[in-house]
Amino acid sequence: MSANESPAGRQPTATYDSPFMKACRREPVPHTPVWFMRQAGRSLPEYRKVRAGVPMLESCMRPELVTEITLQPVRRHGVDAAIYFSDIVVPLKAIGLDLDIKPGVGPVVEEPIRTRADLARLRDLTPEDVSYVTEAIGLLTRELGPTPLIGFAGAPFTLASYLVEGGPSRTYENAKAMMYGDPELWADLLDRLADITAAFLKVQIEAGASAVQLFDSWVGALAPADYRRSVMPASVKVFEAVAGYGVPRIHFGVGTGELLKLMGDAGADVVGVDWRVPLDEAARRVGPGKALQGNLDPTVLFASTEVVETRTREVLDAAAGLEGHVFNLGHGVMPSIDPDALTRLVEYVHTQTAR
Ligand code: 1CP
Repeated sequence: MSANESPAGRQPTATYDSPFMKACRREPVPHTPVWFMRQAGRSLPEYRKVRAGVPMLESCMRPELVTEITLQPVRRHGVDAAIYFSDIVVPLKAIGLDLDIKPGVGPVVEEPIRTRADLARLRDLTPEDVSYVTEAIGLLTRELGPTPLIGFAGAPFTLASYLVEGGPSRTYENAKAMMYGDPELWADLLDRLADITAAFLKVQIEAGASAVQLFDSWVGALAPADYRRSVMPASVKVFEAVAGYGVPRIHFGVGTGELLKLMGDAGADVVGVDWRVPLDEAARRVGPGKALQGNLDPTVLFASTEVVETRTREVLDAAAGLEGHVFNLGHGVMPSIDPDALTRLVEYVHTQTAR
C-alpha cells in the first residue's frame, strides 16, 4: 500500500476518509453526507444542453460525456458523492440484447425473455464489453478529487422485470407469472442476471468506484416470503461477489417497508429507505450493524423552502440515533424540480448537522 492509498486500496485517503464513506462505515462524521438518486439528469439545464440530440444509451457509451454529466451535480450542488451516469440496462445492451431507452417511456426490450430458450441470449459480461465504463471512471476519479464515486447496477429482480415484461410495467404480471408458475426458469434467469450484475459492479470497482449501489427499484411489488424464496438468493450472490473489495454496498428499493430486514440481510452495508417508513422505525426493522440512506419524499421539493426545511428536519430527527446516515431522497429527483431547491437542501443538511 503506497502512502496516498487507503486501507481499501484503490482510492486516495481523502476519499476513503470523506463524510460519505465514513457514514457508510458507521463512523463519526463532520456533517451528514448528502447525495441524490438521479442527481444527474433532466432537472439540470446543463444536462439538457449536453444531451441534446444524443440518445440515452449512446450517451452512456461516451466517456467524456459520462464524465461531464456525472460531475455536473457535484459542481452545482456540492453533494458529498457522485453517482456514475449510466442506466441499469447498460450491461444488458453490452451483452447484445436488442433494447433501447425510449424518451418518456424507459427501457424497452424488442424480444422479451419468456422461455428457457431465451436464456441463451443472456451471455456473461466481460470487462471488454464495457471498456467505456472503465475509461469513464478513470477520467472521473481524476476529476473528482476527494469526492467518492458511487457505481451502480440494477438488481436481478428489477432487471428481470424489464426483460420479461419487455418494458416498464405497473403490475409485473409476466415477470410474476414466471416467478410463481415456473420457479426453476425464474431462478435460472435471476442467477444469470446475478452473474452479469456482479461482473458489471466488479468492472466499476476495479476502475475506481468507492462504493456501489444495487437498485432493486421495483422489488416492493413482492411479499416478503416470495422475496426470500425467489429473489433474495440472486441478490445475495451479487453482494457476496463484491464483498472482498471492502467497498460499501448500498441496497435500495421503493415500497420496501416490509422487506427492509431481508434487504439488509442480503448483504448490504447500507440500506436505502423510501419516504414511507421513518428512519428510526426503518432502523428497528433492519436491525443493528447497518447504515441507512434516505429518505425525504422527492415531491416535498415542489413545496416552499420552509416546508422543505421542516420536512428535512423531521428526517434528520428520525435519523439522530442511527449508527450511520446518508441523506438522500426516498427515490429519484424528478425532472421538473427546481435545481436550486436541491442546492439549498444540501446546504441545509450540512449546516443542520455540522458537529
Ligand atoms: O433521456 C433521458 O434523459 C432518459 C431518462 C433517464 C436517465 C437520465 C433514464 C431512462 N435513465 C437515466 C439515468 C439513470 N438511470 C441514472 C443516472 C445516475 C443518477 O442517478 O444521477 C440511474 C441511477 C439510473 C438507474 C435506473 N434506470 C433505475 C434505478 C433507479 C430508480 O430510479 O429507481 C431504473 C428503474 C431505471 C430504468 C429507467 N431508465 C430510464 C427510465 C425513465 C427508467 C424508469 C422507467 C420505468 O418507470 O420503469
